[in-house]
Amino acid sequence: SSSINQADLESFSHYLRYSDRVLALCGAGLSAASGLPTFRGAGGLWRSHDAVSLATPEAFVRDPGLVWQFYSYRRHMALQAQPNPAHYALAELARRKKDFLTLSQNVDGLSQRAQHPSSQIRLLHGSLFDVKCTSFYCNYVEQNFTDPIVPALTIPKGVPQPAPLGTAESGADATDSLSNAMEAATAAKELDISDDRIEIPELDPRDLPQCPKCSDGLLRPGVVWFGEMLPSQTMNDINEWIKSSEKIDLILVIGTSSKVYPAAGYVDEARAKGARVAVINLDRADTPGGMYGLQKGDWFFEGDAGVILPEILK
Ligand code: BJW
Repeated sequence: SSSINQADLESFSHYLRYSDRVLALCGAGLSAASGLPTFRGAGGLWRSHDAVSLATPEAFVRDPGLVWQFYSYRRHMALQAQPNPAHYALAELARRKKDFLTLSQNVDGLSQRAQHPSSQIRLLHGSLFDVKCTSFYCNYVEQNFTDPIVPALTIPKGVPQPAPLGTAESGADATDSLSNAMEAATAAKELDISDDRIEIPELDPRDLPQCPKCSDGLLRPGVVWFGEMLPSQTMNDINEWIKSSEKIDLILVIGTSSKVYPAAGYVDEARAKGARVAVINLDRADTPGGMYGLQKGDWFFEGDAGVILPEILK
């Protein structure tokens, strides 16, 4: 549960109302209330398999079957999940503010499904539902929502599912379905596909998704792994937006541990243009630049983004 400091709420609301140029940097905590586990911290997805054993190009070359099973599970979870009130609140803010841009590190597609205007969102780390060819000579990319993407990638039995959030927008039930989803997230954290107790079969690479264009390449998830460049068009768009004015009024930092670059660096870029920073996070230690990263004039709203964002963005 989250209790918002009234004075903070008032000063923030006032400042937001008069802010023209606003950025939002989002991370996995935005989707936590939808029942999707985060990466780091207690119960994060990377508890038993660490990040570099799954989210790097080297890991894919070494064991494409293992990496595909991880992403097949994540695709399945994301498709089962529903956007939560935080996704809707952010989408609504985007519609209200013309000079507003969301920089999302999330690959789950939930903001898009909450009707966030697509011209006002940039996906820093790609999407689980873009699939692309790994062959150096091939440029094949497709959008693919098939679950499982190939029969060999069917989710093993015993793996928990996110609870559907139901009609989160519809008043009375919202708090209930939200707490159900939070419970499901906790359950999912107790046992996920990266858990040692789940047996991960070895797969024949021939049973993994194949490129239909060049027919000699494996397909891979269209996400950005460690050591890879972020999509250059996306980076250019963001730099253009930042450069297009002398100042930025505000950056919202929502549900991210702010440990991954270049994403986390946008907070400093915004500050350099005068932006005040509002952090929304369950954990006060996870502020940009660490616990002491908060400066005078910043806000820290502690708690579940699914509860806090609808409240502070009203
Ligand atoms: C809640 C909540 C609730 C929970 N409500 N809150 C500078 C210094 C050092 C290293 C580097 C550097 N610049 C670049 C690097 C290398 C590297 C990097 O950053 N390493 C760091 C670990 C130091 N970066 C890269 O490699 C990037 N590429 C690049 O820089 O290219 C140029 C280059 C190439 C080669 C060498 C050098 C430079 C690419 C980074 C790609 C990251 N990709 C991933 C995987 C995507 C695919 C997938 O989904 O599997 O993206 S990593 C993973 O972390 C994922 C996330 O988007 C990203 C960020 O995580 P996020 O979203 O913050 O989640 P968590 O779990 O960390 O945090 C959740 C937060 O929510 C917590 O704070 C909770 O408290 C909170 N929370 N419930 C509110 N209900």
